[in-house]
Amino acid sequence: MRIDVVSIFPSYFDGLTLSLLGKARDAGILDLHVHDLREWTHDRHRTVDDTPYGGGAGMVMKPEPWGEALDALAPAEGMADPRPTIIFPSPAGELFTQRTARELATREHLVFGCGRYEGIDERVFDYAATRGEVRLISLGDYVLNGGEVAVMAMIEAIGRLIPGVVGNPESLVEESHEDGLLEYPSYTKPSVWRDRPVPEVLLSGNHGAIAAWRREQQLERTRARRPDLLAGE
Ligand code: JDH
Repeated sequence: MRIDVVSIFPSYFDGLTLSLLGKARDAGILDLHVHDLREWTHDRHRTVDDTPYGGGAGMVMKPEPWGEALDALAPAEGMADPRPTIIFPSPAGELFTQRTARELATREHLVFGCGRYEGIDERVFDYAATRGEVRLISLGDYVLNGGEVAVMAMIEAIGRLIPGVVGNPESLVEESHEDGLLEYPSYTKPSVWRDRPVPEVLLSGNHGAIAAWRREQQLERTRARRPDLLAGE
């Protein structure tokens, strides 16, 4: 999979080259390219923002650098290349979920456009749709200062679903069998730590009893913390 990221803060993504995803990169499974949007400006001050038409607070990202970025990363009539999926993180987007991650993990080429300020001139999304499938996606119902942190989270969630990225494929198999409940609690040695014993059933060797206990814990925790998951929302 190839991933291109466009941002005015490319160094945000240095962390992605470490750890889990760094290994996938080294193995050639994930081809990650981070670009500075200002590379596609031509004025002395490398300007990427301007005042909003119609008035209002703050600044809006101007369309021209984004147009050139898209021309470079998602060329028209791709020479045999598949059209990329072009993702703009946005507080006004569809919610990013594990299902979104699973769907995007099947794509050959993802392009992420990170906005800042009050967002990007709306015409950029329309232009991008001539170059690929455009998705406006929100990380969650809270306000961030820009798309970078959202894109980091999305790439981490997508990246670990690409075969060969997560070290232990068994953990992915287990996840794929998940049923929309919160996970059960985990314990390791020592069996008693600072007066806190591990639940006895886990030391019993009774696999049926362990499975039943874990399921009970999942249901109890989901009811307490995420009743929306049980309501089938
Ligand atoms: C991308 C810029 C900052 C801040 C509100 C301003 C109407 C709009 N889950 C998520 N939360 N936030 C983002 C996200 C935030 C971003 C950008 C993603 C680019 N920002 C920003 C406040 C507003 N808006 C304009 N007014 C006319 C209210 C953007 C995100 C994700 N994913």
